[in-house]
Amino acid sequence: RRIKGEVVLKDVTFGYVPGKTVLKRINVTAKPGQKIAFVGSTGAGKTTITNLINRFYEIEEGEIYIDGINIRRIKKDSLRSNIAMVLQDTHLFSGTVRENIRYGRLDATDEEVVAAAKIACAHSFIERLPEGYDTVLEGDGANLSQGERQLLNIARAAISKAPILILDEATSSVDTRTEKYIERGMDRLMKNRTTFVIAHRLSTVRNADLIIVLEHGEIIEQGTHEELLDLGGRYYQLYTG
Ligand code: TTP
Ligand code: MG
Repeated sequence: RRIKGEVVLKDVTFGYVPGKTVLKRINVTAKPGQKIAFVGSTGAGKTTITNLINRFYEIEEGEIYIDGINIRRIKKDSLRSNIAMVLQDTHLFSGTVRENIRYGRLDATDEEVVAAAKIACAHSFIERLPEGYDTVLEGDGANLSQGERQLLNIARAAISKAPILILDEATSSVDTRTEKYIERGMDRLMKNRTTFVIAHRLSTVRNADLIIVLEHGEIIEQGTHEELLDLGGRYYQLYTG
């Protein structure tokens, strides 16, 4: 079985406002199932790249292809079902915990919801909620902590069958103990999916197939963790801090 999820960015140049280029001629090829990490200082353009893969914005120059199809020609809802994401800012709607985890997978059984919550280390806090999985979340999950909201988003990604996964500071609000605990779940989440991971903690990107270092919207270095350390450049500086 050939797994899907090839993502190609070809000479992508982009800015949010005219005259201010945020990304310059970005070329990236992610083969199905690969883990690609973006690192670089604040404002380098990491989140912007994932915004474009998600087609939250239209690209001015260059193209993005998913499994060989230009994303300009992929319908928005088809794109949504092909990309799962866990972002720093969580997205929850007013509905039950179960509905929030299930999200696009309306066919998912209650057992699958619980299994996904367990992968995300969310099961135990959900069980402590007044109505468990039937607890109604206020708009954007105001009755949960920021870390708990992220765990629900991770559970949602776990239940999704999308071949592409975007993790942008996916565990930034989770305490270090839970983060350690959730590592195996994150590995399961990424298994057989093309994953784009952004994390300030470089320990979470070191096992990526390819690490791309961005600075001021340009790719300045790329390679594996070992290759980039040998290079002794920007990544080495970031890593040895
Ligand atoms: P980002 O792509 O958000 O930079 P980043 O993700 O690398 O930074 P961080 O590590 O802090 O998350 O921003 C790149 C530039 O684009 C920056 O100058 C801010 C600008 N920008 C906007 O103007 N509008 C937006 O919606 C976003 C996301 C960024
Ligand atoms: Mg960012």
